[in-house]
Amino acid sequence: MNHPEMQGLALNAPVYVKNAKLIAWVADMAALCKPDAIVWCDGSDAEYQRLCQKLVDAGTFQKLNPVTRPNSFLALSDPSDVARVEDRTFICSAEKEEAGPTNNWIAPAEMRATLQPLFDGCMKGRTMYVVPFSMGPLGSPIAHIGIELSDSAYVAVNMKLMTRMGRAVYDVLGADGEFVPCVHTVGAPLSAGEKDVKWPCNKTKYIVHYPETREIWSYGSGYGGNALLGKKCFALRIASNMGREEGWLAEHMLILGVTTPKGKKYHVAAAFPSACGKTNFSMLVPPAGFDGWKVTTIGDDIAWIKPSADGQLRAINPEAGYFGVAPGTNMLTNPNCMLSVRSDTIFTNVALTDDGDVWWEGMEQDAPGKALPKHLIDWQGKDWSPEIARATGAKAAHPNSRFTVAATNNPALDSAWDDPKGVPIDAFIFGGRRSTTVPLVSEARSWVEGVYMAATMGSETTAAIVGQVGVVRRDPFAMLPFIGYNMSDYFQHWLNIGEQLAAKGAKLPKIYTANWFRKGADGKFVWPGYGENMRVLKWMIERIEGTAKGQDHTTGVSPGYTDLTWDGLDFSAEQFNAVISTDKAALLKELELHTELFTQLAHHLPRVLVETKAAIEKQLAA
Ligand code: SAT
Ligand code: MN
Repeated sequence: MNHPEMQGLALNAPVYVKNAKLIAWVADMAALCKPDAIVWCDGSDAEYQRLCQKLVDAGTFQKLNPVTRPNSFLALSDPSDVARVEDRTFICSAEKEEAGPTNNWIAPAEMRATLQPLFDGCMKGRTMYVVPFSMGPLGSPIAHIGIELSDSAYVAVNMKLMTRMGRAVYDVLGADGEFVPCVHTVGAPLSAGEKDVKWPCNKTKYIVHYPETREIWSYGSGYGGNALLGKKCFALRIASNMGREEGWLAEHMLILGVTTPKGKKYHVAAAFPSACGKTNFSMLVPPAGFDGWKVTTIGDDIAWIKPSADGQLRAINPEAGYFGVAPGTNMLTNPNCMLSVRSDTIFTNVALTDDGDVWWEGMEQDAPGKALPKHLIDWQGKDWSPEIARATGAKAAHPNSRFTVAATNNPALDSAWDDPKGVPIDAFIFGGRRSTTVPLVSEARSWVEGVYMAATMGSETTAAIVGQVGVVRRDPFAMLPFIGYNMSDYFQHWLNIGEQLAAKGAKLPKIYTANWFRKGADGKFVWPGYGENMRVLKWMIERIEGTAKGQDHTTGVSPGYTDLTWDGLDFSAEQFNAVISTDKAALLKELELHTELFTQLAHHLPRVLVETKAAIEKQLAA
């Protein structure tokens, strides 16, 4: 095909690409973005190695020590491009009301008019990579296909690890299959002879979603969820729209399998905001005293969940890799993760050791008396030493530094992780990062009460977002930055799913809230977390089995001290009280925040949620 405006640039679509709509779209985008060349990625290992070498040659990647960290690379980003940019993220639905009060909205025509000149010639001097990917097992009835056009080789190699990326996608797509078009540019065209920088990006950033036409346009950032468009943009913001129309759920949830000592297997999906330990929880190693319990990973960040004909909720992980937070990870906090990233890993914004390996804050905290490295190159390429850190507070690794690694590297990978049918969900967990008020664990007494708890959840913000860290904000379902339509309609969607399952006579999954992050008067975390979260998980499973006791309180059912197993952990009833108790004054204050949220979301807010709140208030007043 020859596009009139492609000015001699050959499209070179491989013969196995048969989808005319796709070929026409690539031609259109090439005509607009004006790259120097187009490369159709086939997802092969040879291609991955070639692109990694290209990134090494460009200075974007440093090859790590092939003995201690085989086939692995370190990228240091521009210091201005280190996290998701929520204030530059837009849901451009036809009507503002459709995006709702929690999303940035600009009318589609206006946004298109803004982006058109920005994208015109944005890839000059660069290569446009055509990256075909499947979100979910290839050909699964729950999976969907996307094609990302990007002028970043860093994006292409990350997509190879994070998704089912490559030629096989075209076989599923066929001549007339559907795909979500995703265009990404770092927004840094090169003029003839201009030398590139190591991490090209632009001060101006736009992360744009058009829900009606299911398109994603991303401008100006090369980092994480801003640029790897399969992740938050497609698998959450666009997919939540698809799920709403088609009767399924796209959620910010890890999926894990728990096998009991009796060999019975359960599946749990858990929502937590970004950088609140989802990867750790999904790879949990049960502590001593939990012989026979096994936890396996299906996914660490996103779940697509569809009701089956018999009323079971079945979940797949749309992703095929982990883009996880590095700092704090060590052989104690997450051994499976440390083993996963031993090789074949891309690290971004961690520190470099003098022998060509990686380091981040907390890596040394898995054994008493372990020394800090004497010297490092920090994430900004500067010298770092314990002395410098003490004097200036400089972090060697950025708090939002990440590893990208394929799921197949995970020693705890569940055998069904790639099963096209997905796994049946027995329980949902909604978690936040709260130093006060919210108990370690609580079970909802009904689907509606669970939806209420999830809808009103709050969390302290983390380094995963550009902006202030540690501020409590409402983060309903851990979806605040990821819901692609009106939040109130999303609550209603959850209520509808519950009703539909109940109408089929199905046993609904239980709903829990969890908070690993309560702090004591000394400002330190009281709950040990990590593997010790198994104690909470075991209680949940035993609640499903009907064997564990709990105590009713205003907002649900929580375990008493003796309802949890304490073998192998020195944790007093007093300490337990500090993480499980909620006093009336704190609850009343919390409810004021619920009121604030409900006022913001008043339009279309399901009545039953308002009634649930009123019932809680009545109980508290009694
Ligand atoms: O940058 S990402 O959006 O991929 C990570 C996160 O915020 O969870
Ligand atoms: Mn996430």
